[in-house]
Amino acid sequence: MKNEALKAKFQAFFGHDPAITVHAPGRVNLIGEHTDYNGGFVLPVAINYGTTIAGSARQDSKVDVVALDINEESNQFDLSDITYTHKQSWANYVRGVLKVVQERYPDVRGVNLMVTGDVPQGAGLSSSASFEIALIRLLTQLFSLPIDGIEAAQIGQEAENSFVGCACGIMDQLISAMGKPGHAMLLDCDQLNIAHTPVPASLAIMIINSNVRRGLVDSAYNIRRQQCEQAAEAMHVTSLRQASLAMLGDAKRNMSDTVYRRARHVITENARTESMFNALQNQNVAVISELMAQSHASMRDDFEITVPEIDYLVELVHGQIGDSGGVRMTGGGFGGCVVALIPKNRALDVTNTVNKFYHAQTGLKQSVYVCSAEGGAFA
Ligand code: GAF
Repeated sequence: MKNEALKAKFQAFFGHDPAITVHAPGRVNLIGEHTDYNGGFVLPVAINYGTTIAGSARQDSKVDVVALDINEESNQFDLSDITYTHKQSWANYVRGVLKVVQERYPDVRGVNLMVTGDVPQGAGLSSSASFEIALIRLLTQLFSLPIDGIEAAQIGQEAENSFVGCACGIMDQLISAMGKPGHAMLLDCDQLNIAHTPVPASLAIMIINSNVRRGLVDSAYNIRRQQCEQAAEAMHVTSLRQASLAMLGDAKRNMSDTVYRRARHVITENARTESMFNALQNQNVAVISELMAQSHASMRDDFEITVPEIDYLVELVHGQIGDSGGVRMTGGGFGGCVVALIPKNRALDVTNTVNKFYHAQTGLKQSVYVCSAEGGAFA
């Protein structure tokens, strides 16, 4: 929805113009999966799909929020008593963010908010992180809070961890806040250091949504997280970031085969992510291709977070592009999307191939997006 239309809707609902309108992008991760909560490396891109919020400050401590894309549902609460709502799960992102912001900045007041977005929901492209970061950006501007992109990401993550109930890492919030147009962002999730590198101009960023319904995602995610912690404990390190394959080999007898393979994924994925940053910098497409293929195999065989439909999509695209580009599953897993970096002049062929074979093989209808790398809300 265009900003003008959003402002008109806001005025019709609240009876006054919004003071500001803000936007925060969703993301696609090029490589570095399930490494963020292990203090490791990730390499995401902010995309041209995101969440837009129009808002104004109130004189009292009430929050009144309308979700245009969820049947224009509205939710109200008071800052003095922020509780979890089971009836409108989307509203917990607003409640959680305001709870954390208020704990850090007690002077924050009530707000009127209207939200709209175009990140495909439940596809692993961070619609929720973009919602949180847009809201934090809005509060930052409205109340002149000294929040920067790193703190915004920490607030979003804390809202998810302690209020919404998802034990996610910090990648999604940080790229939504700090992405740079045309660039991918290497994030060291231990030190929170950031380095950007251009996505080679010859490559298109293609996202293919498998439209596999993602069931039991949170519980499977949390189990992976626990298994990583068990592996770290068996190696006497505080996080898998400090572990090496040699240490893992030495500690193998102190852990189950499953835990061993989970740790092997994380340790090798960290190395691949750093190598991918260099490969992007050097525009070395053959290396990009190989690293993305290895990453996918590791998620499939060691971390066990892919599903047959996603594996099929990866094989299909890989068969088309060979080593002229890369393809792998992206995001938390158990469905969701595949990301491919493909020569721009092959985008149409690949789309046609996917359209021709995916539905016939799986009975599902895919969606294909060719994306651009955008700037973050705090960049
Ligand atoms: C989800 C989480 F929210 C991220 O923090 C990250 O762990 C990702 O899954 C897997 O890499 O998007």
